Parts: sequence; C-alpha cells; structure tokens
Amino acid sequence: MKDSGVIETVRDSEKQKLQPPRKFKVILNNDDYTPMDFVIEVLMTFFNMNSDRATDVMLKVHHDGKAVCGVYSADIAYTKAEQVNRYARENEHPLLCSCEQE
Ligand code: TYC
Repeated sequence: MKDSGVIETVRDSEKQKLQPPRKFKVILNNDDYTPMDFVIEVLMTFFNMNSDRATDVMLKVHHDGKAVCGVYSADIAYTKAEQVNRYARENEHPLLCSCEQE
C-alpha cells in the first residue's frame, strides 16, 4: 500500500532540513560607460579585494562580459548586489550587479 500524504510531507520536510544552505554567486556585468576606476573601487569596498585582485576581476568583466565577485548565502548575496547597484546609481553609473544560484 502507498504511504499517506501526511507521512510523505513529514519525509519531505526532513529531507529539506538536511540540505546544505544554498549559495549564490554575486556577478558584476560589463557595460560601455562605467569607468574602470569606479568598478575597482566597488570591488575593493564591497568585496574586500586588494587593488591587484580588484583590477584583475574588473578586467575579466571588461573582456568576458561578466565575472563572479564572491559566493554567499542568499541574504548576503542579494544585500551586496543591492548595495552595489544603489551606490552605482547614486554616482550615476549604469553598472549592474546581479545574483545567480550556484
Ligand atoms: N567596460 C567599461 C569601460 O570600458 C569598464 C567596466 C568594467 C564596466 C567592468 C563595468 O562591471 C564593469 N569603461
């Protein structure tokens, strides 16, 4: 005989509890207008990179179209992307920061 729906629901919730927390990549996207120095400043300020690392990541975005700045839990990833986009808009740059589940 098949299990009842109630038991399945309990098993499903147990299974969910055992999953590791989902991780999200924070991604910086290229555009034609944001100054390179501004992108480097963003990477140093919001992602704690030194200037050499920030320059490498900025150039990767510039050449490849996008690059990962860091991997975080959902709340931290979306907060960082929001903070970067707000800072870019305050400075009148079109820089776009987004998140993708890993
Ligand atoms: N492509 C920009 C330029 O030539 C530089 C840039 C790099 C913009 C990375 C956005 O996420 C970015 N000024």
